[in-house]
Amino acid sequence: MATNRTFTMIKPDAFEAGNSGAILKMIEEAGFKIVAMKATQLSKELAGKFYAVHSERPFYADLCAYMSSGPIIAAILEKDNAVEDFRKLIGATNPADAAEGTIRKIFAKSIEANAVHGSDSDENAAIEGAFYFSQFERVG
Ligand code: IDP
Repeated sequence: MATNRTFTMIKPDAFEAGNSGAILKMIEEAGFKIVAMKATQLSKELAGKFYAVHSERPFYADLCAYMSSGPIIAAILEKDNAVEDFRKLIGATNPADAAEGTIRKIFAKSIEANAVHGSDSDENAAIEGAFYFSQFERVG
């Protein structure tokens, strides 16, 4: 059953370009409520932990370097069918393949610097939200 929360990060490329506000506006206009949010910067080690599932992939070292290269915004979002609907809103991993009107199509610079993260399952949404936020740093 789909839960009603997902987790997102506005990645260093989008933060640096000053696109955080525009992206958050698209997220709210699509019906998501922001129930936790912070600006922070990952160390390479923490980026490695967050993306541990990709540790065998050839792009893992680059991804960890990129994700720790500058500030990000982390947020938990609430909406019916949150995980699936948010993946639709952000579009395909590679912006070249992303549908028109999606966040990655509009803001991503490359397959790596692709503007936003979105959890790929309800289970990962809960794990990723808990990676950044304690129960005192979120609504509900
Ligand atoms: P997703 O973010 O769309 O779920 P994943 O396959 O889980 O995509 O990959 C995690 C992140 O790793 C991507 O968002 C992107 O930043 C980076 N990435 C994925 N594939 C590549 C690649 O082929 N080259 C470089 N970076 C990649």
